[in-house]
Amino acid sequence: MTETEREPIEALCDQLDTAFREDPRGKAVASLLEAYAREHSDWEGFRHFQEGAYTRNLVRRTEDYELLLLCWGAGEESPIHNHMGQRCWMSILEGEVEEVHYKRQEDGAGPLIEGPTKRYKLGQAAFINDDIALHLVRGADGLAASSLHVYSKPYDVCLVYDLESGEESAKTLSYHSVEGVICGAEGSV
Ligand code: 2CO
Ligand code: FE2
Repeated sequence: MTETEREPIEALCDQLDTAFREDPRGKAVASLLEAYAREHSDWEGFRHFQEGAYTRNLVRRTEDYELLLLCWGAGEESPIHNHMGQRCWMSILEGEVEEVHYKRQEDGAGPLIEGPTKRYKLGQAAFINDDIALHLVRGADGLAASSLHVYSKPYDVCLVYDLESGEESAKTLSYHSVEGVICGAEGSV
């Protein structure tokens, strides 16, 4: 296959490889995700919805990052969670996505403090890390949506938080599909 025949999502992976090699903080990542989301639709090969929980579909995983397609069915949302000290970028592929920020109380105990709710449209990119906030993500207005996520570096466990008590617990993350093939996992945090 020549370079011009490569699928755009494979080209995006190549660009991400280069971006993290040149800058481990990933300063080019948001604009790469935005450009891909606006211009291409070959991500549909990684798009899988399931009843009852959003799905995490792995496109590519390296030592530096993982690229996932997340599918938010109508009414589905993530728990409130952190990102284990890693960087997280998201761009919107279809529908609109809503993100609610939360902070812990200063002493870490008691109810979480709700921050702003943000809304992202097709092609827009968002960034979060643990210094910015914890968050909850869902399709906006209770409707379905799909989004493309980069985590750097990859991680397999995150912390989830109870809104009322502020208590945290570890949650193992799993993939619903890997490189387009369903792997039968539950697929959500
Ligand atoms: N971080 C969540 C996950 O990987 C999705 S919310 O966007 O960061 O399942
Ligand atoms: Fe997240």
